[in-house]
Amino acid sequence: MPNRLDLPAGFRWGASTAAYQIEGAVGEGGRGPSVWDVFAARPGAVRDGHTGAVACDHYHRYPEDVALMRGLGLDGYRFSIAWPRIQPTGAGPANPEGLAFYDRLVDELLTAGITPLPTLFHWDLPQSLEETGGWLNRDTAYRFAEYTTAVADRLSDRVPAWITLNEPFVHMVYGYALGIHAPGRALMLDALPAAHHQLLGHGLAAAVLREHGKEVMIANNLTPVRAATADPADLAAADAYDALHNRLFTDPLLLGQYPDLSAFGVTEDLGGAVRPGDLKLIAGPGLDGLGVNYYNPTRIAAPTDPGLPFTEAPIDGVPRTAFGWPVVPDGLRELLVGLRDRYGAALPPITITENGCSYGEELDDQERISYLDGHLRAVEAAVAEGVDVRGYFTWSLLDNFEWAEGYHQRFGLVHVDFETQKRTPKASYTWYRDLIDTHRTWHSHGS
Ligand code: GBH
Repeated sequence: MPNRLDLPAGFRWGASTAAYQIEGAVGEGGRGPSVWDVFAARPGAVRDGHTGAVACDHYHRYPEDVALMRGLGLDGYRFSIAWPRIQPTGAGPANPEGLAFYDRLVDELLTAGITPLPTLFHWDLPQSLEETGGWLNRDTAYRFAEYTTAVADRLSDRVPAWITLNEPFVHMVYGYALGIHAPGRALMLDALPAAHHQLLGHGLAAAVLREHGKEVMIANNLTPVRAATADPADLAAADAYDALHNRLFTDPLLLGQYPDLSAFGVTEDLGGAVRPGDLKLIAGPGLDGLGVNYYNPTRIAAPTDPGLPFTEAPIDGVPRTAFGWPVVPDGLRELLVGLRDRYGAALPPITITENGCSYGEELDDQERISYLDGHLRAVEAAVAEGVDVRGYFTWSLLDNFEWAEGYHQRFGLVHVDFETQKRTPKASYTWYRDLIDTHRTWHSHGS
């Protein structure tokens, strides 16, 4: 039995997934191709040539998956909506079959007593929009707002809060700067307009959601940045990295301005992408909640070659997940307290929208339990220090298609056999269920 966590009564427990990682059925229901279908088909792009064509077949098996969520006792479920199911070519009238799928999913969730928390964009851009420049093209932000209107018109009567974008940093860096994710472009710093246009898309979509009377969130992957040593060169490098990874995606939303990126030789208008009025649109009247995806901290040293103003340094002496990522639970407390200290009254309530780890195929996943327990203790510590954290959504409900790693990294509380599609709850599933139950029971006794 897990020990009780000292978290508020209304604290929301959830799990997260994303469309391309679980749905499969890529040619069904009138769905158009996304950049991930095209990228995954490129030889060498994804480990062992895996693709999301079938994934967890969630498109057909969603009732079984919602039953698994109900078994956990989740308050909320974070999933993403596949834009190419709604607009197969990224423009034009909504595809009724696409809307109908999410309509069924939302109803299934509500019947199970679970609040849907959809993400509008989790990296699966309609391929047609990539052909006109993807997020490097300012027009994509306006297309995103149109798509948001179609989805909100249909679902907002049953969906109270929405996440616009998932991890615009990762999408820009992996997708446009390094080319290790779709759309596979390796533009280095010339990828920066993709950051601005995603944020502009956020602002335009947020306005649509507010017209529908809905709460607006974003899910940013944030990392506490530690300098490798106290040497001024390492400190300056860490500050530059923090500006690029964290502040570039939170300052415009919460402070209405971009951070200083002069260490990268980048001008305030991000290479000409920022137009007058954009920052007002991006900040809008403010976020109703900040989604934080946390996996690990980052250690940064002075650059070893002249291309970039930093270099990544290893974090030694800590355990690692199967992915090789360092396990540092206190980094989450450090991150949350750091956000409160930086943004103060401008910081909206926080929800942890992703946190989890990849391990092997074992069903008795004690390492995952220990990872999750450690990170929840870190949330508890941050709350004790006065940070307003309202909920925790673990990544992920199911083992799924882990992007460039294909099916080789397993993040699920539920094991998926990708041959048979059989779902088997792991020990962490039972542990999480009991943790949620303990939390509820404690508070229902009026303490
Ligand atoms: C998220 O991205 C995604 O939203 C989700 O779709 C994905 O499945 C999930 O996480 C798991 O990957 O080399 O130690 O510095 C996470 C983005 C980028 C977080 C790389 C950790 C650095 C690891 N990640 N990052 S390290």
